[in-house]
Amino acid sequence: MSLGELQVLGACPLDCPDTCSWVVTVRDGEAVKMRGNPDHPYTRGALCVKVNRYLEHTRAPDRILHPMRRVGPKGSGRFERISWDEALEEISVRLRGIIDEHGGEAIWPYLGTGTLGYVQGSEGMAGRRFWNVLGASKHFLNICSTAGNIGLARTNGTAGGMDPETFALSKLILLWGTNTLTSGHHLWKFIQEARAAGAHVVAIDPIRTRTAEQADEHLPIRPGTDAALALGLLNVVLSEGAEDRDYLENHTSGWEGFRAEILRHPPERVAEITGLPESDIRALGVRLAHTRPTGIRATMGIQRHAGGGTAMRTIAAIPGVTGDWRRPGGGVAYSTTAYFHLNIDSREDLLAAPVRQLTMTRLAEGLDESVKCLWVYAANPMGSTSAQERVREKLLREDLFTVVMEQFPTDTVDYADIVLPATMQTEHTDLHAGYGHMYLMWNEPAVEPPGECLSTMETFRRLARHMGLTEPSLYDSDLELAEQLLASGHPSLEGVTVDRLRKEGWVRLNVPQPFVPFADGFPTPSGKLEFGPGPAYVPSHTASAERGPYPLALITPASHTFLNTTFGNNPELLRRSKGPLILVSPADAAQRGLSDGQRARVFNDNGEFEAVVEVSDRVRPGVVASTKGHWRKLSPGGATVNAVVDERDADMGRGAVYHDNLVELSPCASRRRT
Ligand SMILES: Nc1nc2c(c(=O)[nH]1)N[C@H]1C(S)=C(S)[C@@H](COP(=O)(O)OP(=O)(O)OC[C@H]3O[C@@H](n4cnc5c(=O)[nH]c(N)nc54)[C@H](O)[C@@H]3O)O[C@H]1N2
Ligand SMILES: Nc1nc2c(c(=O)[nH]1)N[C@H]1C(S)=C(S)[C@@H](COP(=O)(O)OP(=O)(O)OC[C@H]3O[C@@H](n4cnc5c(=O)[nH]c(N)nc54)[C@H](O)[C@@H]3O)O[C@H]1N2
Ligand code: SF4
Ligand SMILES: [Mo]
Repeated sequence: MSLGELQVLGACPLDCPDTCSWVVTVRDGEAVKMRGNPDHPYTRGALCVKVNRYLEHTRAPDRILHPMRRVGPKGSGRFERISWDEALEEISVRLRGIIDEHGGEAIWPYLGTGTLGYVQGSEGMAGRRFWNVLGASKHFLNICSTAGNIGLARTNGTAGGMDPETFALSKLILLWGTNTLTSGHHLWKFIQEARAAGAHVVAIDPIRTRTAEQADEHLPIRPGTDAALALGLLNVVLSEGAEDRDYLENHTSGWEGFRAEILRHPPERVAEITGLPESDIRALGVRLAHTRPTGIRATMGIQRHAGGGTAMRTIAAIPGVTGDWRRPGGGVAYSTTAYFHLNIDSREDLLAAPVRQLTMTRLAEGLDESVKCLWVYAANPMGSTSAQERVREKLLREDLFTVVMEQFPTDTVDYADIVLPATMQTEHTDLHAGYGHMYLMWNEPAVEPPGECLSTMETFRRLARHMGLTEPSLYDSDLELAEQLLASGHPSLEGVTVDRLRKEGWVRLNVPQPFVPFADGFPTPSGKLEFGPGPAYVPSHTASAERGPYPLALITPASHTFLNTTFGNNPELLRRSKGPLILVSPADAAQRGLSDGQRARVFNDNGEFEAVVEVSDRVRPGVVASTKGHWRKLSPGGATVNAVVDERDADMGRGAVYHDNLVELSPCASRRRT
């Protein structure tokens, strides 16, 4: 180690279940190397194809380094550099004017998932104290996982399930609506451990993803019919007499009604609904009946559908019937967030009067005349949100004052009136929790911010000071905020302090290992797993709607090379994405005169985007698939997948329906590859 060389421990801030521990080598004040922490039990020394480029990204030539004011028309992306003082002054005057004339509720603080940090980002609702002092509208951050959270909580009382590390102990693993090798690959090592001990791995996904390719078996289910499959599998479990009667009697409620629902779903009926061969359903049902423990990894794919919350709820019932919730390696793993009992104190008492809530997944609808300021931070709604064209029209409103805190000139930045330069993870302090593991993570800044970039909380502190706000808690430092977060008094955090985290980098929650969450009952009102009431299967839009002029079901999951729209501007990752691509089955391609490598228009009544056709049997006829993450201004045709996604709600939590839309395809006039 040379003089002046340091190893700084940090955590990946991105919206990914793995929340990796990283080690940054800093030489003479510059970050020269970043690697996955070999000592962290979940990271195990590896980052991923995206974050391997994180340091390169922090130094990218298009990084925003200074505050800017719009000079061109909205949407033009033309700005002039201004000082922080000018920016804070202009913002203060505009916010005061809006509050005086229209009230604080005319401000929409639109916080996204660019960082999940508890101090600087979405998990701790960063900035909420400031917004409460101003009386701004609340923001319902439901874009990602709310439908599934609610669905699971209806059954189990919480969305927290298995500790993903216990998959190493499973004997049958169902990867259900999850693309592990793309969207959180660190779980794979635990799956491989289970396999080495004889486990059988089944992927249930309409697409033959890279994960499905690596599984022992793949069931290419018709989108949005998973709850029916769950009922069909349980039907076989009952035929085999393999239900755990003792568990059902002592730890569940509503079994009689749910049993009747299961009996209405024999494999032959479920085969019709799901488009899967009856023999495959029976075979998997028999395997499920006789393999203890069965671990089900079901992440966010399924709940991005009209019936997605219900589907997660019904899948959560499976280990209630087999009794697998008793066993390490048995159960369902969705998200571990619920286990981190941090003290998120956004100080509701600072609100002078109750305020309305605006919904993240309903940006186009919500941005009506009553909203005069849209404040976007750690979010890129022009790329990530449904009804892209309608959102764009709203962002063009001359009477809307739009502030964007950003690291990069995203598609959303183009519509800003004021742009504020934001730090990246190596440049600020934060506290994180994995949503796919059980560790609290510390992120120590490794380097000074470049240019005039400021962290989220430092920006709010400076703005509060500029506006003359007197509430003392607005000025708490990042370390004070972290201490407050840890001070919940919950037993799982006993002995976890900021000092210890700064020293060790990460700490596992105080829970037994292996962790069997529902060994002593469920956090429901009855203390039992609740099978009912309510429907067990709600078909998706694409499974139930008239096909009409748009006969193809479009799925738009995670891209391997981007993280949401983050990295969409990294030239190497963009090149490796080979996209925007759209997977089309040979039959559907032939019917439309589309050939491999040709550019197609993908369209419906919401709008259209262009993509290069990949003719492939990785999707079943009637289904097409693209990915999220591309930038509009870097895409041919200047629009992306969300141009065709409806602003329509899932069945629970007003979740978005990214995988549940109908489209048609036609060849583009030009045959040029992008
Ligand atoms: N590389 C990469 N990693 C990421 C992300 C990224 O953008 N890129 N995004 C991050 C974020 S924000 C999140 S929330 C997670 C999301 O990652 P996941 O939880 O994996 O969710 P999705 O990618 O939306 O969908 C997962 C799988 O569900 C399948 N699917 C879609 N509809 C259905 C259905 O009806 N039934 C079944 N059985 N399967 C279906 C899709 O084909 C896809 O393969 O990943 C995180 N990790
Ligand atoms: N079609 C389709 N669309 C989807 C999905 C899908 O499956 N299909 N998935 C949805 C899901 S799961 C999610 S979570 C959403 C994500 O949607 P968003 O929350 O909009 O997330 P990103 O698109 O990653 O944009 C985050 C932005 O935050 C910026 N950022 C990162 N860190 C910081 C910071 O510390 N400070 C500030 N000020 N900015 C920062 C990044 O540069 C980036 O531009 O997208 C959704 N969109
Ligand atoms: S995106 Fe996920 S896999 Fe990649 S470094 Fe971050 S936490 Fe790890
Ligand atoms: Mo997400």
